[in-house]
Amino acid sequence: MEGIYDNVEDVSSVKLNYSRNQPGPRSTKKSFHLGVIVSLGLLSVFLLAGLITLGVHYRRLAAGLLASEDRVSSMTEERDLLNTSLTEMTKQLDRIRTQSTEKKTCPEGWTIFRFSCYRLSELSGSWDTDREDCRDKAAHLVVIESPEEQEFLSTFTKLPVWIGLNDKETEGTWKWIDGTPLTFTHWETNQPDEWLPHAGGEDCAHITERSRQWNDVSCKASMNWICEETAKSCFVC
Ligand code: MBG
Ligand code: CA
Repeated sequence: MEGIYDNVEDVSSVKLNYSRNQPGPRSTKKSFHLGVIVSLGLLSVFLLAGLITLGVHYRRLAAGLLASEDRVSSMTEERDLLNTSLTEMTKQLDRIRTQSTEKKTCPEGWTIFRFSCYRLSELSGSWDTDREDCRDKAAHLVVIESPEEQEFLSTFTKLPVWIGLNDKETEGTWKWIDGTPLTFTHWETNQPDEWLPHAGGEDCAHITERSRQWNDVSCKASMNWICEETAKSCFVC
């Protein structure tokens, strides 16, 4: 009898051993779930990393876009400014073209040269008297701005004549009566010299008869003078 049941114990121990060493269907399911969870976790990490990278890229792109928008708007402003000044300059050019092609005219008794009219006085007088005479005629004592104008005046008369230049305000600072800058000069050698300063000096300029160049003399001296005024434009002269 004992011998019969000896084997029974052995069989149950074999069964137990089997269930301890071999994975059953439950543990396989668990491993599968763990794998899925780990995979999902990894996927989430990758997705998060992707999202962060995208965000960084987007921020950079947006900053770049803003900067280029700023540049475009400042360039647009610059372009508009340039356009405005171009329009203005074109208008000015048109005005100059019209002026240079327009015919000019002077009142009777006046001589035209370029854009001005000139008239030699019949009388002679002091610089101040003569200045007033030109003013009365809505003109001014002649202002010489170029060698060409000087050349024209040299042939205009052989008489000594007053010109609209003086240094009454500040000795040695010569000024044209209409404020024209003194860019062109035509002084005789060693002139102006403010000769005899104790006798009032020499504060007014004239064109001499001897050289047709400029000299300073006392404003009280008496001589002829030349008035100048702007020539009028005319379409049918
Ligand atoms: C005269 C000038 C006079 C003064 C003088 C000096 C011979 O010309 O007319 O203004 O400068 O020279 O000697
Ligand atoms: Ca002099």
